[in-house]
Amino acid sequence: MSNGYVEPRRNATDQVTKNSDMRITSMLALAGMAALRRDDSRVIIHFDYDCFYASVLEAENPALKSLPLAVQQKQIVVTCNYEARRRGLRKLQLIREARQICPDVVIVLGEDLTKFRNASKILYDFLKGFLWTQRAERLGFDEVFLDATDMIDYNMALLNPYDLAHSFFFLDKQDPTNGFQFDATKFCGPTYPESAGIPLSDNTRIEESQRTLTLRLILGSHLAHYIRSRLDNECGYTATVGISTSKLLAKLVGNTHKPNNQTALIPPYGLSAISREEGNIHRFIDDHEVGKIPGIGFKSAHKLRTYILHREAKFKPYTERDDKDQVKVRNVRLSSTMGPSKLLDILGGPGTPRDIGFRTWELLNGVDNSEVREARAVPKQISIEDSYMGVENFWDVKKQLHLLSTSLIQRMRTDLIDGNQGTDGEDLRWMAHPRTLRLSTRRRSSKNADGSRDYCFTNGRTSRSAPLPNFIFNLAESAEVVAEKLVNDCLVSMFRKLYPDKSFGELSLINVAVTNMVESAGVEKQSSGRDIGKMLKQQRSDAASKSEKGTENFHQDFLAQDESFLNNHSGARVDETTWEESDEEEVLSTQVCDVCGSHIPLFAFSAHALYHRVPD
Ligand code: TTP
Ligand code: MG
Repeated sequence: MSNGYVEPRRNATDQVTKNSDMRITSMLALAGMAALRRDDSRVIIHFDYDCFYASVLEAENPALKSLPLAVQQKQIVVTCNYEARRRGLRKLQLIREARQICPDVVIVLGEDLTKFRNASKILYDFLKGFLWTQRAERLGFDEVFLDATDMIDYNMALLNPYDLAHSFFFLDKQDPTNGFQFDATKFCGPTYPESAGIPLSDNTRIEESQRTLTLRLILGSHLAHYIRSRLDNECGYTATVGISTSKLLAKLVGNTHKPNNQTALIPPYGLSAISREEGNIHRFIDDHEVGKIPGIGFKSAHKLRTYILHREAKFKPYTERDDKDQVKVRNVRLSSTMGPSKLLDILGGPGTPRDIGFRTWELLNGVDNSEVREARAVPKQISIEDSYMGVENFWDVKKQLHLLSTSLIQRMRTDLIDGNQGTDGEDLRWMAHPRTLRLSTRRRSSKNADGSRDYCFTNGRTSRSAPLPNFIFNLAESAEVVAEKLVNDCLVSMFRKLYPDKSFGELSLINVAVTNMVESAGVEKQSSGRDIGKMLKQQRSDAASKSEKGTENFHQDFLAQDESFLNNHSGARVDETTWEESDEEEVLSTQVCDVCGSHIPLFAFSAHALYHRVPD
């Protein structure tokens, strides 16, 4: 034992007999375990596209594929392709450093997110197209969960148990020729833990329930491989994929082999009734640092570290964690008296979900029964924002309002219009009409005497809403022209009402949103009805003709990453919202920067910190 850590428990039974302290620990842990219910009936596949922004640029210009390519936002490499990684570049590096390490690196500006957002939607539609249900959930731009349970159920029932090696996977119930052949005696691709083979026919070594689960996951691994191949061949994108029975496990296990690969988490999942060996879920999840578990947010991970290390960890959001500051899941899970109520003591407080103790306990035990949410045809709201070091005068505000409104209108045209934006003379139709326009701003916190700014944990936005004028739906004018009218006719007066005394200090954020979405009659909730091939083609030609513009902040497109993963799953605080929809959700999934007051998605905190450190 060191640093106050409790040594990992390898075998619960042995441990109970060793000393009385640990007996109590184990009994309480088991009491917590008893309340845990893990649903292993599903098969969930998680996709994370490889070096996503770089891949989008490569799809647009294939010549970039063989070159080291970095994507720049502010002064930071937000991602780079694997050729660049082979040469020592990495995500979240300063552009300056990247150039030193690899002088011939090709750097492309990636601040206009339009092409990344569009590619993300096209790929999402492509992946969703394989499913029989709409259980396809997008997380950020480059992650998708597919719930393939019903396809696996159907194919399990049709397997020939006497000849598993020559199986056929049916992709369509109506068309028995649509599918692929596969060998159901083994997993496709790597597994965790690594396995030479699964003794499916040896009943003495494997329980029946484990045998069925293994077979289901084998089918899932072949389906995942098939979809990955089609994604690569037809869309030109590779992905890193995880296969398991929950979103949490599928997402985490995928990281085991990257890029362009897949990993299945293989049974036994729980404690084996026959061998008494610890299951693979604990074995797998125990090795993760607590901050790496989706659903355990930045603040919660910090509190858990402080509790386990028995020392007040300084709140340093921008610094890399040293090894000695790392706390693994096993250190928390097996620490004395740990369980849901202890976790509630540690993590609870104003603003936290009531069930945070239980939900965190579930996550630490690899339990996540949250559903893969169904696809929606249109978002609930669209909001565009940017953060600033400080906007001080009215003319700059007006300029920013125009930039943001232009992006907003372009985004509305992409997301809310059915048809292919007028190509091939198609009819264009608004699938939904937002009814409300909202303007939100946030002031930068004032300077202390020493020049520093106080850390602000609150949202601090002030907002004003008004009815959305009808001219915003006018497609005869360009987005820039409509935006100008929106600024002059509506946003300027909304801004003046927000700050009637004319002094607004320094603004650190401006957000323009359309909300209160009313779907048009006949919009099919379940289907986008878009032609993927055509959209990819369209996207390439759009990308080729468009110039870089604007500085739309990426952060609102990366919602639901961390803390909100937990909140969404518990259903306690966020209802019916998806990754791109709600500012309230942003507040849950982001951290406020103490320098400029912006809300930054937790995963992008380091990038944002680098941005502040770089001299202008
Ligand atoms: P990631 O999935 O973290 O990275 P990636 O897909 O580029 O690389 P990997 O192969 O390791 O999965 O993020 C997805 C995209 O999000 C990434 O291409 C660029 C963007 N991004 C930001 O804009 N800001 C950030 O701070 C990070 C980390 C990513
Ligand atoms: Mg990725």
